[in-house]
Amino acid sequence: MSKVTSMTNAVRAVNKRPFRVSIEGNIGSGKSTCIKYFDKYHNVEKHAEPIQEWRNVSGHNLLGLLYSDMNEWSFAFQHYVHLSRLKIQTSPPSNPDITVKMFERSVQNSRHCFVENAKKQNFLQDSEYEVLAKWFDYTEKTLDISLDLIVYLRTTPQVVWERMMKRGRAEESEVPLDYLQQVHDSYENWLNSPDVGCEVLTIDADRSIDCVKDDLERYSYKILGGNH
Ligand code: DGT
Repeated sequence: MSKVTSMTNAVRAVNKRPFRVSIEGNIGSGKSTCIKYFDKYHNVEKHAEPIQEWRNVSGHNLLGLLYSDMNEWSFAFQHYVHLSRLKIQTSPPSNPDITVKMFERSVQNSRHCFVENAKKQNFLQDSEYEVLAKWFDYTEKTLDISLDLIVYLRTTPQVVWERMMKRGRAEESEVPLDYLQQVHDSYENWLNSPDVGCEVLTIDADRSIDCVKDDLERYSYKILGGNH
């Protein structure tokens, strides 16, 4: 067991919080389907990405605004994503039987994947990047946002771009392949970094959903942290 994993387990034991699993992957990689697969376990609390919330922030469609102008809206969008992910990640379990909490993307994803990419592409001013980085640092220092496992649905940008176009979500209709390549590269940099902080289980999600489900079944003991 690595030093990081054993430290995370120690924190979890003290706080008696559920095992935390983040399902990660590019747009269209199949995260929602993956989370639904665990519906059959009553000890698993599942949180899909709060897209509807991002579409209606007191009447403002932040997701739509983001894709209409990344330079103008990345700061507001990442700020709100941080808040909504933080609420999900740190909320107490809904009932005492919950031993696993599973969510679609994480506060860490927002900071290390999307915010890093936005900085690289100049969607964020240096000052905006620093504000977001400081929010994350403060959050990490003062709250337990640690993850126990990341399930990475790894895909090829071309494959997920075709899926995204087929799905036809209005806000994403103009998203170019190049953006999915950027998000992919950012995921790879983050999840291959020695500082990722927890174990990463990588699943090849270019394959059919049935193949992915077979892997989820095969690895379910690990994905649920032994809480079967
Ligand atoms: P799936 O099931 O893997 O196809 O994923 P979905 O459809 O449930 O969710 P996904 O990955 O398409 O995310 C919803 C939208 O939100 C998508 O257009 C990407 C965007 N998004 C999510 N988090 C962030 C973020 O932190 N920054 C930026 N710029 N976009 C984000």
